[in-house]
Amino acid sequence: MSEHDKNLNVTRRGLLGATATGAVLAGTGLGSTLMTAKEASAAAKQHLEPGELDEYYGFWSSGQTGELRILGVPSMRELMRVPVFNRCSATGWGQTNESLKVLTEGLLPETKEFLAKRGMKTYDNGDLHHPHMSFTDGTYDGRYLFMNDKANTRVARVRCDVMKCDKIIEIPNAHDIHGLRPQKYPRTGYVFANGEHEAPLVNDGSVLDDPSQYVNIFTAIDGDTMEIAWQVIVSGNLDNTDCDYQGKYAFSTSYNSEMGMNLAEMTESEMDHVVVFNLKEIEAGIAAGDYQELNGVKVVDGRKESGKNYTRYIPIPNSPHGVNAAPDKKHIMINGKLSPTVSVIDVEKVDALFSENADPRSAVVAEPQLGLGPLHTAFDGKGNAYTTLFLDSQVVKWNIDAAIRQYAGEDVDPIVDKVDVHYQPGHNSTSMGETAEADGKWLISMNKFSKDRFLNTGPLKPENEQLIDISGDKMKVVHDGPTFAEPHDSIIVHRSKVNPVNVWDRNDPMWEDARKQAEADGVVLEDGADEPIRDGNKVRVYMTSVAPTFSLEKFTVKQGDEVTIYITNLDDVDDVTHGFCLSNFGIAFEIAPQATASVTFTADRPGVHWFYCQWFCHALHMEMRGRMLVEPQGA
Ligand code: CUK
Ligand code: CUA
Repeated sequence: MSEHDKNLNVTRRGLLGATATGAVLAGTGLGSTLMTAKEASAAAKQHLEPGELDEYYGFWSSGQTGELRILGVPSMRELMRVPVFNRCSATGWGQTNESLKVLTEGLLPETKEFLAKRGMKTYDNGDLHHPHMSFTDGTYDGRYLFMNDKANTRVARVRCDVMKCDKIIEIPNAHDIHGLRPQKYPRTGYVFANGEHEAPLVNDGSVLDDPSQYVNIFTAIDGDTMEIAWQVIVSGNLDNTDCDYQGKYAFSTSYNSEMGMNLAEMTESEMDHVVVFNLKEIEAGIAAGDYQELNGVKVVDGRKESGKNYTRYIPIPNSPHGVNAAPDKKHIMINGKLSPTVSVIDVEKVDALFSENADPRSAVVAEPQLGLGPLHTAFDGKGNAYTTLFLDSQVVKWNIDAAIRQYAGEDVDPIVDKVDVHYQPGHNSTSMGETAEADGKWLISMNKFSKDRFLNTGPLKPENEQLIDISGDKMKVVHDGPTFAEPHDSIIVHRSKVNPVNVWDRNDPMWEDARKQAEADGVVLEDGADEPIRDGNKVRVYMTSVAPTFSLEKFTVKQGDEVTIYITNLDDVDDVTHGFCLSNFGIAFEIAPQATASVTFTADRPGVHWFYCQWFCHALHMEMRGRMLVEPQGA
């Protein structure tokens, strides 16, 4: 259960206290699962024959599992898991030298020291909420995916050409990165990241239980270099974020404008706020030297009382959560959570907040009452918005223009349709819906509870992601998709935007260190070496693989040697991945076609140890094995 669920279920507010329980207990009715003939024909669109390819890539978070997942949409078939903040047994992520480099090089020095004392090189858990693709000109460009780690304050990047993580950085000064979005225009550009939890700016123990000295930090990362561009100190905490289509502003919600430390304090005010960040003003402030440098990062003061033009605070009713920019390039939706409303901000009215110090609420052009617990909103590109109602277990479709007219006093109902989802939806996403190319075909409702929807798996149950056909006036739920912990968020990207390679390029930077070491050893990675190369008690073994053999059937080292094994997969054929598993040493990793991967360990067990290929690659896959002979110490 995420923090939202807990907040919502135990809130002291009478309104939601009652409905939360009601909503949790309801939603067991099976009536809504019966399919009409009309629904069945919508489902037919969703069904793919064996061998048929999906029209969309879905990129999924996995919450506390720490990985990125790739699904096919509309079939909802899981295609791949990309380890990022987790340790992966299959691929060796978190064990190979190549992955450890990615996982360690961006950690802060004090974190490395802290982990080393615990015998760790890096964290082996993460909490990945928000995967988002890089943009050019307001739409996906297929270069990178960026994602946050709330658990250990990190931001990662996945290369879309090989679908592997190539950068992970820890964000200094901030605490527990939650909301994350890439800049939409002119390109990414910046990746915006919210520190959710309050702490003293210098968190060295000199300030402890004095929340008046706590702050929150908004971070802009350079998506090309994965270095931190700048940070902003804000008033209140930071939850979700998104940015406009003009490249001018970013918006972050705060559910704790009160700076409360407990639930009663955090939910005290009727109004919280969304912070608007003025990118040009912040860049100008930094150029003018109006910053303090903290942990090597330029930090500007954007707190309410700072009197600067870096930020504005727009009051929003009660603990807002999601932020979503509409594909009309004009409207930003702030989802009310404890308020049954979504506040619509017109980006064109935001200029006046900075130039004329206009009333911050003057940028709000609609605030429709949609239902209980609005968390996130998605779009169809036809003027409609789709908001998840956590407490009502529904998705509501509403018309943006009608909501604006209603706010202006016209007697019009913006709600077009509501559909039951099962149960308690958090994020939702539509096909291409967070880009200017929203196409209005599919909606995924990512539901936190599945309860009775699947065979019982014991006390721990999967979440349920439902696919909804939004091509007509009425929404139609066409598929239940159980998933393991915990997909917060997803994006649905047309397959024309994503073009991964089939085999690695031998010059890929991923194994740059291996290439350099081989060169120093006078070895060509693609040839391997017949004998281990000894350098004191450091031993390097260079092997190649071609199905169904490794180039070495055996190699000999001494007990206590620090051994590095480099394997280059010479197979140049789609999908011929090999593995290297060294039995009883806890070592296993993948080597995809034309890749090099390596691992370093101490050969502290004398005797005969088999290594084998654990990725089924050939009719003689079982025979793809060899021996590591470890001479006992003193022999
Ligand atoms: S948050 Cu999870 S349901 Cu972390 Cu994007 Cu709203
Ligand atoms: Cu190579 Cu199995």
